[in-house]
Amino acid sequence: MRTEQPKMIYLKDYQAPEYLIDETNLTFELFDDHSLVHAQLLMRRNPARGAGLPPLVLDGQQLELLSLVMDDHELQVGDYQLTDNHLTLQPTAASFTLNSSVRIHPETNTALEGLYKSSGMFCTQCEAEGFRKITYYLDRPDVMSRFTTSLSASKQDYPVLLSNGNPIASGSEEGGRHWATWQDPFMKPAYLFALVAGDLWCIEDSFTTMSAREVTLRIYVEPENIDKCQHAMDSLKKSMRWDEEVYSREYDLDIFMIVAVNDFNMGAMENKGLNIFNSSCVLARAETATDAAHQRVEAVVAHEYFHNWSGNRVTCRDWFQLSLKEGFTVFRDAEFSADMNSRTVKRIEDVAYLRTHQFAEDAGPMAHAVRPDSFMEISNFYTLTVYEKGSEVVRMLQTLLGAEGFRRGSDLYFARHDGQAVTCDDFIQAMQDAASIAGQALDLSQFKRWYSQAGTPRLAVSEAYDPAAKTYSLTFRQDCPASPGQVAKLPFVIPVELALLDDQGRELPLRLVGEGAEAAVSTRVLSVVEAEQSFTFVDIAERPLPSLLRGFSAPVKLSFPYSRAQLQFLMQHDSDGFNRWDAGQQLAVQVLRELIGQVQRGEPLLLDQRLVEALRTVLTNESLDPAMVAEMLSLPSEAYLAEISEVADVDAIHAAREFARKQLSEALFEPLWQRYQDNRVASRRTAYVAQAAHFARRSLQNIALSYLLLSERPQVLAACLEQYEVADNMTERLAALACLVNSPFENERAQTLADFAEQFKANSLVMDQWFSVQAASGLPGGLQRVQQLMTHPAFTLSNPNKVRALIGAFAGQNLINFHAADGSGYRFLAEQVISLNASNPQIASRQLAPLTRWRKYDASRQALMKAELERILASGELSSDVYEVVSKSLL
Ligand code: B3K
Ligand code: ZN
Repeated sequence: MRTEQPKMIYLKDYQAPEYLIDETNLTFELFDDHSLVHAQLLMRRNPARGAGLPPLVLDGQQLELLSLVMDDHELQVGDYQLTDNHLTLQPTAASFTLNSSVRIHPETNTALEGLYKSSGMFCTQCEAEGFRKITYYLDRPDVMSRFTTSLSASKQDYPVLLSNGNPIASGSEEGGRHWATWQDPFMKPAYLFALVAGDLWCIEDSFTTMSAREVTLRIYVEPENIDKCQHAMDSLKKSMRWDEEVYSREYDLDIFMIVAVNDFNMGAMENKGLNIFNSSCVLARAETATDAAHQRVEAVVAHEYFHNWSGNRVTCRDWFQLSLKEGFTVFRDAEFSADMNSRTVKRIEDVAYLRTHQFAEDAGPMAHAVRPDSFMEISNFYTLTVYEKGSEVVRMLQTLLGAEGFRRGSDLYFARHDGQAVTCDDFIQAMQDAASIAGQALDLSQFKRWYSQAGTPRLAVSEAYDPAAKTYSLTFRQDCPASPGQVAKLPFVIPVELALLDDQGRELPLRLVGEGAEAAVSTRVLSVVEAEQSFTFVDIAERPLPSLLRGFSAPVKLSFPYSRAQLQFLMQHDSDGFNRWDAGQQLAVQVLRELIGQVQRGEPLLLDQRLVEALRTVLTNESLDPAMVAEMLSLPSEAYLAEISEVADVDAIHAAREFARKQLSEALFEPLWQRYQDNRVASRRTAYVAQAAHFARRSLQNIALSYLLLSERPQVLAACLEQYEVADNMTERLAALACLVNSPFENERAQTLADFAEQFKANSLVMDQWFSVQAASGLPGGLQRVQQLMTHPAFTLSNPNKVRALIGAFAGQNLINFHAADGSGYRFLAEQVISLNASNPQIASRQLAPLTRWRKYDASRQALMKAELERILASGELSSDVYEVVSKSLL
């Protein structure tokens, strides 16, 4: 909790550290009612900061200082200054050893940052600034040190003692205690430190690296979860192989460990050699985890593993550079997932997510650049912009440089900066230099605007065809809306991958004016670098239909005046799978917007039959990947429709979308039923496999079921109940439950919910699903349901997964109930934020996001939302996390 007004920190004020810490020797004595931390720091003046010995300012929060010894001199009160955040003292030599002892209280640490306890075990979370809650230190990523860590605890309660690196010694002490010492040979910043002590079991495997070194792999979990680790282990081995094959990156320690903990503020953490994971991102087996959960485990295991190079071996100079490791690592894990599963489906999911959530962030009061230039609380900047948009920026680099050029760039980046703490500029420079070494002149200075300018660029495209000259021109106009602190924006470099299709859907050879015939290819990338820029293609015998921004080659809002017939054509004929899906989405958006208008004007609702027919064609196309069929059948979400509205009318959006779904379920009942049954039969015949083809089949089956049940026909209800009861996996079971929860069949709904809770009450992660499904239901009475569920014995505000499952799902996915016109949803969220602010500021601040979007709604809702933000602001002592978000969103 803060005691002074949080200050804004600026990138422009960055200075290298005054002192360095060459070695860090830590000793932890863990007890049930307190812990002791002894730190021996071998320090010296940073030569890069010149001569002289300025005061040494160490970070430290919530520490009880017990002793402080500089070299052999025990410091007395008066030899140093202590504030809530710092310990300041005066070195007398350029090199010295500082020994400190502090007492801390992990057992009462509910913020889950620093050293804390989760389900009885000790664990840590230090990124970004949690290490300062463990000991006095230079807690900044450009101070890298060699860590040796000893820990001691009761042998019976904490038989497993882990830290970073390799185990080098262990033994017993009197009083039933034992100890272990770990040494990490790699220099690292304190944010990568980790420690675990608990009663854990592990599964063990091994991996032989490309240079034939044997690495021991272990996944530690609570004993009852030992049967749910194999999928994570398989994912880890695939990730290790992939990073060798695709980036030539080899693992560097003798052991790699993952530990699953139940109380964790995010997904996982890449601590060197000792990744600590939210159990939701480790545990997966057919009976208890959905396909989506299996894919998430695979992706998060890969993401954290990939950080060993993009993050740990090469780390960030300061936290403004966060996307250097996060954007790049998200890009790496997305490519890994694309290689392991369906590339097109992965891209569709990522783009739908980006457009719905990152675009909304980019248009809201917390909008910031991929490399922000100021912050109050760095925890607030682990955002969709830094992660997902950051990944898109790296993807654009790959598109512009080509796969080989990009690989040369990443090789140079890793080689040049191994062991260093660097910046986004260093990354770009390596890409540029690698191109130049390969003889390719490349200037990425304009491209760098993607790192410094916030907001989502708009790209309006128009066409002109000249039949006499056989030329076809495309004109691109880009602009970017103002964002907080940035009024005028300069043009971005926007790579537009495109093709031109003839009336059969064939790709035409593309040759720009002035290019030779040998240059012609059928798909190419144009770089749009001006505010307005035209490109003219020659030898175009008939007016073509452009397929633009293929694969979503840039994170922009593209508009082109497609007719509905043209979108229907692209849905069927575009050879780019992503654009086929996108054409379907654009068609659905046009049709839904028309319905939204009808709702608003009180007119009878009429669904454009072209959408029905387009989806019928998709549904009956047996040669399409079933996962693509499922994606194309999914109408744009309410959240996306809200994001693209000038003023989001949640009632009209909900009514229009539900009307369309119901109409589709009636009109397409036969083909839906057919495909449902075919897939269900296949499911029944095959045991669960966590593989793309099986994910695909189940996703089509489940979306078909959700449409079919809207028809309220008894045969569908029976099928749904049967699927719920006999399914051998959570994907089918949960999908059936979700259909029932959103259906008018009250008895079946209640019975199934009760049955599910009874069956899975002992499995906390499964209960999270049970909470979520109910919290997200758009049926009336949503808030009362959520309030009722908060009193359920399986719910607790102290577990972040529970908060996300219930409160997060309600405020983020249940627009119609959250935005109830009386403001009850807003009031409820504000109350939860106020209570979480005191216990877990990071979670409080995250949950707040929906309220910050108040400018999107009508005047009456705006007033209600603002009133709640003001209530939070006035509620007492706010954490810097909550204060920053609330105060910025009221500006
Ligand atoms: N690097 C961590 C995120 C830490 C968040 C701290 N508030 C997980 C990840 O991105 O891999
Ligand atoms: Zn990461």
